[in-house]
Amino acid sequence: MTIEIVDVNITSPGRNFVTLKITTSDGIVGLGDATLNGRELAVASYLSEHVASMLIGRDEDRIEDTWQYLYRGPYWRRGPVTMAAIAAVDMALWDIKAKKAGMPLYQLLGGASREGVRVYAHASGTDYAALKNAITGYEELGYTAVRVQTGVPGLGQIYGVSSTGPGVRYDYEPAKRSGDRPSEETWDTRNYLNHMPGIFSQIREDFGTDLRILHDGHHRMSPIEAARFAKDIEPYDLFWLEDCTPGEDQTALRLVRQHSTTPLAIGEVFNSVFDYQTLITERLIDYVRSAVTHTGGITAMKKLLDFAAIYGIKSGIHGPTDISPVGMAAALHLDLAIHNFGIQEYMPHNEQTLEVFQTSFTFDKGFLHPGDKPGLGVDLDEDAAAGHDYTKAYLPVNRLLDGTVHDW
Ligand code: GCO
Ligand code: MG
Repeated sequence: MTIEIVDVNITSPGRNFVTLKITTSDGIVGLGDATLNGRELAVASYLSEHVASMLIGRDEDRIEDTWQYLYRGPYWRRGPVTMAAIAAVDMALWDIKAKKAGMPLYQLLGGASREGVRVYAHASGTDYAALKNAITGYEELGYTAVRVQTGVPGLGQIYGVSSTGPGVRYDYEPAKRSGDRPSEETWDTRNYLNHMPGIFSQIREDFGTDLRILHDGHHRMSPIEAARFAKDIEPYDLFWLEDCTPGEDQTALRLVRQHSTTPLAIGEVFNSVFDYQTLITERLIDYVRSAVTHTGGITAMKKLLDFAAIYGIKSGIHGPTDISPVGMAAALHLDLAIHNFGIQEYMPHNEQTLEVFQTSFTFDKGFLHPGDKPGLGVDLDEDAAAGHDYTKAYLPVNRLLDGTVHDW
């Protein structure tokens, strides 16, 4: 059989999602997530203007060949737009292959290596009281791991912290759906470095040693600042410190490693195994943070994670709400199948999103399972999707207190 129809669906049930839908000549449908937060239409146009016509008439079973055709064929390589487009095609073809086999995708990836995948939730609060309330709420829901982000004295709204006060559900979404330019936030690393260790100390005092605590530095520290921070927080036994330095500077983590045993995670802005080459071969990280959606799909992620496994490095696949339920399902099938699974990020999607994308995954006491429907296990309700028009949205820009543009 061959690929007959290629559609790009754009919907916005509270936030924007781009989904590739491939239909074969015998009517089997595969879905792939192509969502790139704040730059959604760039990927949609890459797919519909450049890729769709290349797929028509191809054998849908030739997944590796199609991946290489889309990666090596155009000459221009890598980058988030290209790799998200390739990822969407790759996911859709794996979805089709698993549906044809009558199996959930994880079976084709080698079968389950565990009963469920441990997930971490996002707990945040503008101050410690609000953060404590959020962590307590997640513990009551059964979570065993939380990422904690909190306000910093002297700064206003900062990325990763819910501004709506105490609450169990993580209702923050950084991409603002209004205006023609990004909002701006302020940052001061000195205040942050002085404030955060005390927060981790209080969490350990209030919640004990069992809880897995994660934290996201969002690329905002210099190598020497990150080294000091990773050393200062060692006593609080973090599960990981994420993105402590800007992602493109792989050797920055050498300095952090020389000074601390705090586990390090990086990679949500990466899109290729080559972004990890130094990090993995020099064992500078402990967890790979790529999204299946932004790193070339299941084919590329499986190779990346197998490469990491040789060096004792585990997975920590990116899973905020800007990854659609299709991309999340792809992550869960991989998580269940690979040996070197570490943890999975999980921010539940809102109800409108789950009406558009019907999923088969289940949550039980801090663990997710992708379900046993053939394929990825996600259906797209196109009528429901059509009810939510695309709305331009921007991620915020970060500035130091003197106005200098800063990493975020
Ligand atoms: C995370 C991330 C996200 C990103 C978002 C950008 O660790 O989940 O930092 O919240 O900021 O994916 O689009
Ligand atoms: Mg992050």
